[in-house]
Amino acid sequence: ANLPVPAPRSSRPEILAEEIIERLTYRIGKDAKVAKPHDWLTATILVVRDRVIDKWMESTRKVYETGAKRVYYLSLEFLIGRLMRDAVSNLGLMEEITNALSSLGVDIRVIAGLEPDAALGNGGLGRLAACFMESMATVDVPAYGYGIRYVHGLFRQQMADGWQVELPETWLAHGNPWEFERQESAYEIGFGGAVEFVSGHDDQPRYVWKPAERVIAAAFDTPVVGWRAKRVNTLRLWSAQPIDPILLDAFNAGDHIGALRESNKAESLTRVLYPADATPAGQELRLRQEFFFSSASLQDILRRHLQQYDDLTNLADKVAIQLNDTHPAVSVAEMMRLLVDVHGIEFDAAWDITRNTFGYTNHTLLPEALESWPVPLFERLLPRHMQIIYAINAKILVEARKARNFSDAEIRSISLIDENGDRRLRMGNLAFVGSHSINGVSALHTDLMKVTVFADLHKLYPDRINNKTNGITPRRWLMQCNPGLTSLVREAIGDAFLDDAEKLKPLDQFSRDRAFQEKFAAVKRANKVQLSNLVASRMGIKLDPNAMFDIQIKRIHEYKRQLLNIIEAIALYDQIRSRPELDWQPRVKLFAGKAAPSYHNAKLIIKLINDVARVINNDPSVRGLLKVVFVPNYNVSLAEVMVPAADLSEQISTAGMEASGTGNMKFGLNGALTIGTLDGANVEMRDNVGEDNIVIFGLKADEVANLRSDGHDPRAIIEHSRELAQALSAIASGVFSPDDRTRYAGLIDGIYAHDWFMVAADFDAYAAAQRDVDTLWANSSEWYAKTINNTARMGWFSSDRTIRQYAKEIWRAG
Ligand code: DL6
Repeated sequence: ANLPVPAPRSSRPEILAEEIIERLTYRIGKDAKVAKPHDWLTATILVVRDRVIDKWMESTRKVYETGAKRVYYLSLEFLIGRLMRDAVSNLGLMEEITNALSSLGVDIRVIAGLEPDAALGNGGLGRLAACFMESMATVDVPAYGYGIRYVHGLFRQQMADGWQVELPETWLAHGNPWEFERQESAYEIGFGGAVEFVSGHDDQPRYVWKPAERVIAAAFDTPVVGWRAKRVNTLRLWSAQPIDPILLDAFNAGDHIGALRESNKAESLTRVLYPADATPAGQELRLRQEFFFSSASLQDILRRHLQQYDDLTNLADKVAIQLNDTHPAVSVAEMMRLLVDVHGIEFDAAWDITRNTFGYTNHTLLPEALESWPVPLFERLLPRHMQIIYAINAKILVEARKARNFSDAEIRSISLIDENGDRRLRMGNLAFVGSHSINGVSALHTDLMKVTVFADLHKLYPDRINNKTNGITPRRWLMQCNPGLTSLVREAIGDAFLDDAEKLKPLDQFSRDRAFQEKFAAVKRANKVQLSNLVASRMGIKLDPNAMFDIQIKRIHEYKRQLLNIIEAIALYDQIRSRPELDWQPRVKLFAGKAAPSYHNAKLIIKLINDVARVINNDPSVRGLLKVVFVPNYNVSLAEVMVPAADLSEQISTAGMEASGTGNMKFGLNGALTIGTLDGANVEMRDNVGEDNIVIFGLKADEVANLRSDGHDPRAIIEHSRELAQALSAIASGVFSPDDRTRYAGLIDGIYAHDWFMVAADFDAYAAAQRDVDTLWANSSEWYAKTINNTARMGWFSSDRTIRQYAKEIWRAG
């Protein structure tokens, strides 16, 4: 039937204001006179959401009508942050909403600041997924993100005497006005039980899985609006619910706790995000989460496909599924089960469909981060999937034996089962063999993938590995977080860059224009004042916005080398005191980031930064030339304040260990100079901004690998470097920890003993590079010429470019 479609909503401020009052009254049940800021926020979101919905319906209808291919992005993490500013700005309603609210006596900045961060991710991988969602809508790719609706996202970090303390995060406490619960889109997810043979003969036996436990996956949808609202896509997050909300018999018999046991167990499945970054959480619950969201997503995908096409043989023509890391890799086996056992497709045909449908993105080479599950655990939880995986493995190994003369060692490394020690299922290998495309996230990372983790699989399937260098959305990471710079750039080169970040290039011609440099510096200073105000109000620490703001924000990890940074700060502190007559450039060293709760050394590094900060910040002989600050509870919203305020961006990972990095891109785009190693996307940043506009130091990836394999002598290096030796001995002897002099002994011993992360090996080069940075800073016109060049030349790192490449080269969609 031709049902009527509602007329699009008005964007006139007076209508918006009326609607906000209407929502406040009828949806929230509050009189405007007594409404609290949170009520205003919710009412405003509901009004904005209506505008998004108009476009959402239009986008969904279009895909049905055109039969366009749909892209599904499966990710256990979406690190979204706040959504209101994003949606309002992408709808082009910022001025109208601001005016509507101000006509009601409400300041948009106040209520926007109340929106909780949706922190459904740990770090780069989750934030990338959020940038991709926005870019897929922007470049008009019909896409769905699938993930988990964790009740508690990444923990809230507090400092207790300089130590990280983890507190639960409660982003849903005031409800979530963005989401729509879809009870009609619910699926049963099984665990455990047994496999039964049902029928068939030898070459086509039929099995059915009879799970012992079942839970319901219920869908919650959030619309994701692209730039200029060209398209609105859906982020569908699954929440686990019990089949029976309460066991009434048990309850009536007086067992009130037991009556809710099943219900609690089901709900606990999606209660918390695993706070592990780059280390697989070995708990059974994590595997359950992975299967739960993979199975729900695939059932949903197949249902939607069948509803439109009534045929699964064309699945790969109409559907592309991207696995964000190995967390959803069990999808390969689940897709096979659904195709073979549920839809009766023959095994080999199902395998072709599966492989042609899936793509897999690898985000790390760290051996400890390569997911694998003990075979007995996997088999107990997913017995039918284990059978299917054995069948796939047999197929692959036969293929390998036929393809070329692989050695036994090569065959062992291709196998889906790791037979060294206790048998484990390798999720990376499963994702690889089940996908037609395997991509890395920067050129260097992709090259390394081919010779390290996937060397033998790459020999077997040489056409599958490809590179898709990461990107960031310029809407959130320039236009929204840095309105001052955005206006300045628009004044200088017009608006073309708003639709295509690569059109920032003409800004180059202003890099040596003194008047422009001054305006650029004024914007930066205003951003630094804003950050200083935040630090003053949260921490009671006063910062000098004229000092260089030198910032390292990211997860705390030994390979990211916050330790190198803080050791260099100590060395600088020593020098400022011993040579006070020199022309030291005032610096504020800012750090922020969370450590995985079980990562002892990372937590110790946070404590060390805080200990060093206390000593340096209270030493009058430093004369304000150096300050060290660890800003607690790093999240997307804090990054939106810190990134635009940075003069210097620290991207100093041990070469070969950071797959890409995306913080590096955010800083460069916002006019910070990068000090970094040739690691991850830093390499391509150097190529884009030019080597004169970035400060590169240290060992390269191959040199790190050689030093590790040939063995290096950190002790000799330390003895050779007076500054380093002094700094290390100060830490080791308890100068910064008089209450516990041996607190850092283990950390420092590690540098002396093996220096796995090349802190000693890179120290002198890093310190020298920092002094070069000082020299540059002293020459402000040189400094701003370089930082303006950075903003002008970072457009290639827009996630719109990345998504266009995925769409064209992997998904063949859009
Ligand atoms: O690709 C996004 C992001 C990269 O920019 C970082 O370099 C990389 O460390 C991160 N990887 C992870 C790995 N976690 N797991 N598994 O977060 O991905």
